[in-house]
Amino acid sequence: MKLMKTLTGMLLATAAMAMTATACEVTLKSSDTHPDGYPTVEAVKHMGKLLEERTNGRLCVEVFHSAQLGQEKDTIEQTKFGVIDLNRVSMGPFNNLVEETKVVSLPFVFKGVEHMHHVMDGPIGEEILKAFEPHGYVGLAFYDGGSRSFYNKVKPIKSVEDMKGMKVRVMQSDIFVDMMTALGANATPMPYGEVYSAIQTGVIDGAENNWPSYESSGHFEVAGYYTLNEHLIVPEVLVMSKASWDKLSAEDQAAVRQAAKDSVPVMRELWSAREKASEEKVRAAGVEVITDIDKAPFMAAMDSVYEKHVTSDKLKDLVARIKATD
Ligand code: GTR
Repeated sequence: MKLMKTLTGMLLATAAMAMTATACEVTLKSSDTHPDGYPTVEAVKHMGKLLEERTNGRLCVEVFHSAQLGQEKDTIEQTKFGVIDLNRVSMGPFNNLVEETKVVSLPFVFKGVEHMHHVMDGPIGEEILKAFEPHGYVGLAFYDGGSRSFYNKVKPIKSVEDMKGMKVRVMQSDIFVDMMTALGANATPMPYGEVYSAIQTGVIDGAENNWPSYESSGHFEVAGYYTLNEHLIVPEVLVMSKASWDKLSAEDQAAVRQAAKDSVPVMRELWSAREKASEEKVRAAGVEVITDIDKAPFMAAMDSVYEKHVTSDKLKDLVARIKATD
């Protein structure tokens, strides 16, 4: 009887241990400005699943979507201090912190999305990922952000002349402010989460973004003219706080890196499907899409932006190598 009790006790203890082994030991907090279901959110969730499986539950990821942890610029700061472990953001808000991110935020620097993939999947991408480290972040992977175009609530923009005097929201980076100024518009840098009401109340006339963001943010409801001028192709980045990273074993660091890399193809598939779905949704809602647009004058106006921002040898070299990549 005594032996039975001891055996039962041992079995129960083993079962309890097995249960704790599958529960998450460390849950990494991840931030995203986009709503649940958005490709970036789903990609980081996928990464989390891979990580949990591969580390037998030692590491898990919880994605706080819909800017629950704050707007991008603030979350970038919190990530530096390890308050947030992982962060999926555009490279734009990193421009004033990590110099190398500027080159991929320059208007018309990429010939198209395929060119951007070739650059970011190659040695230049690797170099940019490494550039985050001295600033307190570990660059893990790049995600797609499509191409960004202008939208507004006043009139269909068909030429650079139509940009004159327009009040346009941009991401918080000097490059985008100068880009708008070069086009004759008035740039208003502001957090993404404030754009909808700013357009609605007339503080600004419009903004610029890709199809999925234009759709999921609801901006199409208040700014119904979308001009397909595709001035920016800014990749998105998934970073980890260096402070959080340093707490992990070398084995777990490698697992994080691999899971992040493995989430990229999943992200790209989700992205291209969402681009189409978002475009269809806003067109069906009655948005006027201006496709007949000559991009050349928009490109020509960008010389001053390159002159002002591509000043160091490092950036000049990166831009030249991007242009030389097929
Ligand atoms: C989106 C991007 C976000 C955010 C937003 C913005 O396309 O995915 O990370 O940067 O644009 O315009 O602020």
